Amino acid sequence: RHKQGFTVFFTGFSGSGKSTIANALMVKLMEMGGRPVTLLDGDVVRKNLSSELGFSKEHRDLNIRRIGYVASEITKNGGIAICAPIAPYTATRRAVREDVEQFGAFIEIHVSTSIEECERRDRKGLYKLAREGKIKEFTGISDPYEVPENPELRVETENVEVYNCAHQVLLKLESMGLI
Ligand code: GGZ
Repeated sequence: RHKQGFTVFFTGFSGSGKSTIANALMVKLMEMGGRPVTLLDGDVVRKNLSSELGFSKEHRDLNIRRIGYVASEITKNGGIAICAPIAPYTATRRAVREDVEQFGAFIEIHVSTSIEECERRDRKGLYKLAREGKIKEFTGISDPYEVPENPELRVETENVEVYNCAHQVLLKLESMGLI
């Protein structure tokens, strides 16, 4: 039972809460045991796997396809991959879905925190720099984000706690028979 691997793929703006929810989810899935859990967080992947890439559409797509390849290998081998990049383009997210679905389930989760709220929080000060033009092609400010139309789940972080968001994901995985 529950042998099939799967990939949980978060998408949303910088500062939307993807990493925090992904981390909470990882902890819960690890506690449950059974399958190895691998977190492919946006900024960690950029540092280790995509350090030569910038933020043009071509480079973002390349970055996301790499994440998708690693996630599909993990899924193939019966593990759980949790990905948390911005992944702003619908077609690229679909391509990753196709890569993963050869081997197991793909659960797309839109972390739907609005750009206004992300900018208001500005946890890393990046929005300020983007407004000043010191960071170019910044998603939501000077670069596009295509909102997912049919994600498996949409989570809202403005009035909901992180653990509640992670719990919503767990319930979704349960309802899909994955855990
Ligand atoms: C968006 C940028 C940019 C630009 C640097 N646009 O909050 P963070 O800081 O830690 O996460 C963001 C990260 C985005 O990398 P991803 O690999 O997730 O993006 S993509 O999926 O589009 O490939 C942000 C930081 O890098 N960052 N410049 N111009 N975010």
